[in-house]
Amino acid sequence: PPRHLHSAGIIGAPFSKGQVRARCAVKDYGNLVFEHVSGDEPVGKLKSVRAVGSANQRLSVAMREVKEGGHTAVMLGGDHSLAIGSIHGHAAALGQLGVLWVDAHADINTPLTSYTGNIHGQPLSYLLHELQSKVPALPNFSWMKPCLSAGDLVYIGLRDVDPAEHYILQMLGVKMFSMSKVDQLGVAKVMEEACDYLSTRGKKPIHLSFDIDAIDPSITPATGTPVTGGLTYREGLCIAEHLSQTGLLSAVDLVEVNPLRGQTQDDVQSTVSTAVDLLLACFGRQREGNHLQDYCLPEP
Ligand code: HAR
Ligand code: MN
Ligand code: MN
Repeated sequence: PPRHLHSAGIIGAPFSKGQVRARCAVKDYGNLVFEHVSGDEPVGKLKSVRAVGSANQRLSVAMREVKEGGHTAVMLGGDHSLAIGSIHGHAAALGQLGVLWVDAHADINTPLTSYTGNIHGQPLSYLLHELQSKVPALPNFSWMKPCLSAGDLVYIGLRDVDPAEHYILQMLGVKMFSMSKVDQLGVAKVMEEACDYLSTRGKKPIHLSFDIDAIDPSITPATGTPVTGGLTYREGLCIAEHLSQTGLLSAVDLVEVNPLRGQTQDDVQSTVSTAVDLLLACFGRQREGNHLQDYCLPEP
């Protein structure tokens, strides 16, 4: 790809005095800087274990800081292995969480069941109490302890689940709304049931971990492992709008957006603008429109 695609220069500009509307206050914590980890040889099949371990340790500290600052946190990935640090840090600040995992994939392989050795297919096995005995000690992961219970996890959008993952989901009785369930029930009913399920064990803060590959690759093609038959743009927005309305949404991961995987500029544009629209909906933008509480019609 052309050189400009290899190196992004991001300037966050949370300034809004060129207009008068109050906005959601945005505090930009900047990009994390991850140092190069040398000698990161595969551990069995597992790739880049030490780099992933230390990156997530950083992210966990940062996430904890954002939550202790009282913000609704947004983590822009990067790949889905980052959910390890994101959820860990969120739980470190607030205690028990409900997690809504929106993804084509279950990301619950253990290091020993993974076919690919890619840790982005494994974060939930590291995070779940119930799988602690199935995950070996790994270099640069000693900082983390499992912090999530299987009963506090709900999936939406699954359509590419490995056999071992399917076994684990069944064994733990994890609540899931695969794409077939979305087809059967419709996304509105799915969200109602998902939120009911998460709130039966108490109104915990909700962590949304949104993998952009949950959306159909005709809309969000710029991602590493696209799977056909995904959520529509409207179904994605419906999920985000519904969560926003619960008042419990405490942190959002938006991961697996990868501009290098787009075939055309339009592919990249459509993927990125969908991601932006999902985030705006998480922060209260409604398709029916919005107005401020003290809005006053001008008198003639
Ligand atoms: N299940 C496969 C693995 O473990 C594929 C994971 C796909 N990657 C993701 N995760 N984008 O959501 O490698
Ligand atoms: Mn994922
Ligand atoms: Mn995925």
